[in-house]
Amino acid sequence: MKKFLLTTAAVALTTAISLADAKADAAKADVKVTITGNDQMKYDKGEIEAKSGQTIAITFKNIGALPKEAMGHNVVILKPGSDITKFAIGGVANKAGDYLPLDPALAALVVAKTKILGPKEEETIVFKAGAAGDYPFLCTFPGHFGIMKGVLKVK
Ligand SMILES: [Cu+2]
Repeated sequence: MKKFLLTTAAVALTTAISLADAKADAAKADVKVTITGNDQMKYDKGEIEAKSGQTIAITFKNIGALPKEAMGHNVVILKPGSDITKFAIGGVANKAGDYLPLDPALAALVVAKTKILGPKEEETIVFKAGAAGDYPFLCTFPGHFGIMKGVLKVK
């Protein structure tokens, strides 16, 4: 029992540190963007802009009320030229893995991602903008990518 408690404390501490790091990184980011997703299966932004080499902090908020199992959302940013239809369909069966494709060729397309978020949940991700190009982003919850998609334009 003692060992279990120690392990739990260590995990909690590690989590607290990584959350603090993420917050510090987000505060220092060159580009800060908030995107929302709602029960109408819509993002409030279809385009994000950044310059190559800049750090980008994206805070994604699910502002809907429907349960996560019915209307969960995420934001997954892919490499330029990625086929989002192929990517989304490749992940449809992977409920336990946030509907991300397990196929290594498709998994390798991911630049940055949030978890699938339920109502009122939010997550901030921080990453560096790569080479200039159009980086497609989408929600991988089954059936959402047709509407929930956009482009990160890196100049
Ligand atoms: Cu969605």
